[in-house]
Amino acid sequence: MEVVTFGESMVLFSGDQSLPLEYVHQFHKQMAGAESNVAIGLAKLGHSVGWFSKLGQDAFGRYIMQSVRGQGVDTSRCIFTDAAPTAVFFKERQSGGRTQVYYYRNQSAASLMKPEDLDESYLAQAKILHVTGITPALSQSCLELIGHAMDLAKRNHLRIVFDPNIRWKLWNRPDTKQILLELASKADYILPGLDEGEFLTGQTEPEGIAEELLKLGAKAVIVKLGKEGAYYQSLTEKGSVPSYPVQEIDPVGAGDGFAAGFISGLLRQEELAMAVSRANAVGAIVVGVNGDTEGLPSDEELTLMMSGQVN
Ligand code: CKP
Ligand code: MG
Repeated sequence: MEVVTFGESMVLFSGDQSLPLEYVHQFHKQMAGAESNVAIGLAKLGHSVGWFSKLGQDAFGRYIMQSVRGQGVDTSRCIFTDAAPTAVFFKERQSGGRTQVYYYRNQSAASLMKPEDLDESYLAQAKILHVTGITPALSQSCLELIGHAMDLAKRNHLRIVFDPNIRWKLWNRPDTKQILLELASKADYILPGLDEGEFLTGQTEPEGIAEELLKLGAKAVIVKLGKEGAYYQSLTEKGSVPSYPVQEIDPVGAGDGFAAGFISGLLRQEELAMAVSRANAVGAIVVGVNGDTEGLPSDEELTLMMSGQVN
């Protein structure tokens, strides 16, 4: 396996109309979850990737498993439990194209994940570990699992990609910042959005954010700037990479597309600027399609986008 990632995936019900959810009668059923989005993105680009989670022993758990496996991701380390259900969440479409999510994931099956659920030899043979700041917000045992996985990855010389993915609806502890900074300090590549970078460092500009986060020991920091593209900085280089033009349909999942594109660039041993450009391109393609994973491109589509033949 080139990449291993893990986290909570949920069944997503998207309201069919742009109305407050109490007035919506029909919903579309899809699947979502930051880490499985990244895994599917990488599989679609032709990489070998494993994703694991703890799923409820229920129809939604089976649906998630089928959906992720059906895209070519290795799900052999997933665990089913009857101790808790698979989580669901709802997406409300609001006026002006904005979206709002409502989680029903408290005490879910995935929140029961713990360090012993990690197949250590499975992780140790990979090249890259991808993790997000969603997992440590799920429960104390999930926080312990992510720390354990990052330590093990470090000992085995994997490169670690960390997306802070701060979900305020999930965090209810006073040491949120400290926890995320501690995880970031174990990472080789940190991929914050501007707001996340500001929360973590107190800096408001991409350069200031990157400089502060680099002090934690990362090889590079890439600050995602949406329509403005991305800013990258390592110990030896820095620069900005513009975004690709796209008509925005659904921004959720863009960050995960970005991570998949970036990791693909790392696996192809691209220069940092090129990997960031690849990341921007995948993110842009995802934004133009409804759903978190439906827009994730094949290698061919990505090449077309990067050569300017599609937008
Ligand atoms: O940062 P992104 O918009 O790329 O993340 C979207 C995902 O895992 C989405 O799939 C959702 O299920 C989640 O983030 C989450 O837990 O919020
Ligand atoms: Mg994100």
